[in-house]
Amino acid sequence: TDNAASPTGLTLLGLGAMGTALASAWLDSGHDLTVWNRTPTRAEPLAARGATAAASVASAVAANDLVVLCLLDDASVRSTLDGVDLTGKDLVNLTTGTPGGARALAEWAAARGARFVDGGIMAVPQMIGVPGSGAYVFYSGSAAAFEAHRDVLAVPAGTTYVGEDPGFAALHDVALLSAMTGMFAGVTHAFALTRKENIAPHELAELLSGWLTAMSGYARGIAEHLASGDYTTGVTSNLAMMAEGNATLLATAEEQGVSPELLLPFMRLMRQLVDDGRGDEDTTGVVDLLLGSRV
Ligand code: FVH
Repeated sequence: TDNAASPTGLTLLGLGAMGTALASAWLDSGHDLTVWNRTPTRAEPLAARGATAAASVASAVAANDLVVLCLLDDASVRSTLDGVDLTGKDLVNLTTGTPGGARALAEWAAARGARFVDGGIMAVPQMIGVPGSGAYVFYSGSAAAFEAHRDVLAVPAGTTYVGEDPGFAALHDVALLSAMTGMFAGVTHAFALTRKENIAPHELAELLSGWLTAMSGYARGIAEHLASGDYTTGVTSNLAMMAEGNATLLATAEEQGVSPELLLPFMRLMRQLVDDGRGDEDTTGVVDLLLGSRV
């Protein structure tokens, strides 16, 4: 976080859990903050701390050039701004959505005379405005608008600008969230395997945490292979070995009475590569299988 940014006015639309955390960080750093929320009572605690609670979306937007949105979804962004004069405004949309949705919103904003920056928040509300929490936001879209407001945007969380394509922030956000979903699936399966045994959940949690951290470098190996097109260099644990190991994982799941449903889809793709004679590679080839071909 960067609490040294010079206080600058901004408007925030949306005071749910995340919007309130963002508002709090900007107020703590002395920014002149105007807020609006569909349910007005949510603005009251912030108004008590110095925020201006606007009576309407139009007056909230009129108050500042920088308008940050943190609403439920793209539809609520459009309906909230519908009919509001956006000429000359810089919209920063921190509402989670798809890359396509962000690109469509950027066009929609441009047609109304506004610059558009999309953001994907890599944090939960408790991490916002907390130095050292690791919170950051992917931004993409208008580089000029991002540069103009970089210091203000850096107050609640770190900023990582990923390009002019307005869909890129959402794409990076969803890529990381998708990887996290796979990790959650693996962790869930591990707890299921040990649940009925005399193994303390806290003990397993510590082991999982260390192991997943140690294994996280695997992503860099895949990146190397995708960049070079050679999927065999540097492979220490190849697919042929892993596919055999999968049989042990599945047999253990059966012994422990645990459904293998979280593991099977990935294992089937690994097996397909081995059957195609690619047992000396690692799992990079699964990327191509998911896409239907090599890029
Ligand atoms: N909370 C989290 O952990 C995640 C972290 C990563 C980013 N997400 C995204 O941030 C967006 C907002 O999330 P939130 O946690 O603030 O969500 P809620 O607490 O549910 O608040 C939703 C706000 O949206 C307003 N709202 C909903 N529908 C409408 C609508 N049709 N028109 C206008 N406003 C609407 C709602 O207003 P109200 O219910 O208080 O009247 C809240 O202000 C979200 O995209 C996450 O995916 C958070």
